[in-house]
Amino acid sequence: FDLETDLRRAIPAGELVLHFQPKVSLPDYRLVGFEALVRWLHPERGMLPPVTFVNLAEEAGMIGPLTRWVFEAVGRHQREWLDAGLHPVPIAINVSPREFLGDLLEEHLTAYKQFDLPDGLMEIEITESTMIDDFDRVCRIVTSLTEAGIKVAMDDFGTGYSSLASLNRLPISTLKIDRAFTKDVDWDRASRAVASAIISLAAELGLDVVAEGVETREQLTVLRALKCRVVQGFLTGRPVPAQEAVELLRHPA
Ligand code: G
Ligand code: G
Ligand code: MN
Ligand code: NA
Repeated sequence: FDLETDLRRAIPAGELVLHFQPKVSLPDYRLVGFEALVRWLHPERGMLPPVTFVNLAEEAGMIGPLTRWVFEAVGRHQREWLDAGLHPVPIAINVSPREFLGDLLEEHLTAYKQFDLPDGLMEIEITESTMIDDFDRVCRIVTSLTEAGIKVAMDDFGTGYSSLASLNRLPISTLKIDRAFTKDVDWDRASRAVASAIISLAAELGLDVVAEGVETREQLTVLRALKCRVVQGFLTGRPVPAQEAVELLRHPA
């Protein structure tokens, strides 16, 4: 079989789906947002995770249509939930460096805007590697997104390239503490020190902070003690399909 050929067919064939992972506040476990995570429901190979096809899509020149589909799907879901009388929470979309810096971001946003949603229901997650080449350009894009009511989060924070000086100049709204630090935060002093430093830094810079990959009560307890206000991870919610995400909106814990 040829995954690339299949992928070209997949989007028009409606084989992509979004799953939504809850972000919850501490200490009250309120649902404060979702992260959209794309999956490919392949007719023969079953549910494929993004690691198996997002890079492939980039190499095959298919990332544009894929990202467009994600923006449109997020808009469609939000519109549906709003029309159902629910109070939607922001949904964060992962955008690769190439897509963020490329020419298509405006068009992707247009695909979202057709649903005419109130400000504040979409966020974008970028990684530190987005900033490697042209920091000023990244700044301009983040600024224009922020002005358009779209928050930008720095994903996997702490693992990649980013100087504290540049962070200070970038009008992002959120730091997401990488899972690598959350993993051992309850027993490893170095991991705890990094998590603690990121939480303090965020507070000083007026940024929100989300700890990713929280899997255990012990990790949660430590993060709460460090004054982390939002967590995301298998403990507080796995990525779920839209029908289950709706239930979470309907009955916020
Ligand atoms: O859901 P999972 O753990 O398999 O996701 C793995 C990676 O795929 C994560 O790093 C996530 O950021 C990325 N990813 C998920 N959805 C999208 C998407 O819609 N676009 C891009 N570019 N990356 C995505
Ligand atoms: O790179 P990014 O942060 O976008 O990756 C998000 C991915 O992390 C999602 O695909 C999701 O499935 C995965 N993930 C979310 N929560 C947890 C967790 O608690 N443990 C682990 N191992 N993975 C998680
Ligand atoms: Mn992410
Ligand atoms: Na991340």
